[in-house]
Amino acid sequence: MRKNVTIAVLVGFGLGMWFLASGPATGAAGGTITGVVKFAGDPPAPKVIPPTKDAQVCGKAPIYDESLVVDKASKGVQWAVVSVEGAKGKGDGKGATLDQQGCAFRPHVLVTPPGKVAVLNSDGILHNFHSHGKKNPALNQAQPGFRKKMEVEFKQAEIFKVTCDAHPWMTGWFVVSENPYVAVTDQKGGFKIEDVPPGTYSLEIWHETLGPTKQQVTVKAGETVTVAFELKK
Ligand SMILES: [Cu+2]
Repeated sequence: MRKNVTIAVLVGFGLGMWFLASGPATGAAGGTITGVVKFAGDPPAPKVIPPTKDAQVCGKAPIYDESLVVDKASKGVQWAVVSVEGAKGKGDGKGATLDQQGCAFRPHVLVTPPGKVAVLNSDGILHNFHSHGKKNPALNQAQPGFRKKMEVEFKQAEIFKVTCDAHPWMTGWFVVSENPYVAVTDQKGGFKIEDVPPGTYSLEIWHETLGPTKQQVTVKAGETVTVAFELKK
């Protein structure tokens, strides 16, 4: 009798483990959201900004105004931020790295979890990192040419502008996000967000000069859902 009970318990345990292993809602069973963000209208011509200072470094390659970058052929909008609102999940918590190269912030739009961000100075000239957050106290920190790397910290989730007090044309954006399901569009306006837990979410777009917009998206385990956005001025 005792033996039978033991076997029944073992079989029950085994079945339970099998259910756990094969059931949904594990991290690996997420879905993918992919798509493109396009501009509704004629793509504006790229604008070159003439550097008014440090021409020997800042004038090596053309500096473009990146406040609205639209691909001529596809009308894809670069530097749009796509976020899956309400999706719960933890990223690796690793802070991003910003570079100051060619007297421009690289990347122009930086996504990072709350915490530390490395700021590089590849140019080897004086830059002055200046953040313009509301929830995060403003930072205003000189970075001389010999200081190749410094660290800054932002604890609150927020999107804010960064500028350089030494070079007035330098502009970038920080997207501090607790949610790891955030992407920035590429040169053709494309984006891809992977391993999203199954569910229905609001997919939201932020862009520095175009209006915000959103749409509902349903993510299914192991599947890819494709969405399209069109942004107006
Ligand atoms: Cu600078």
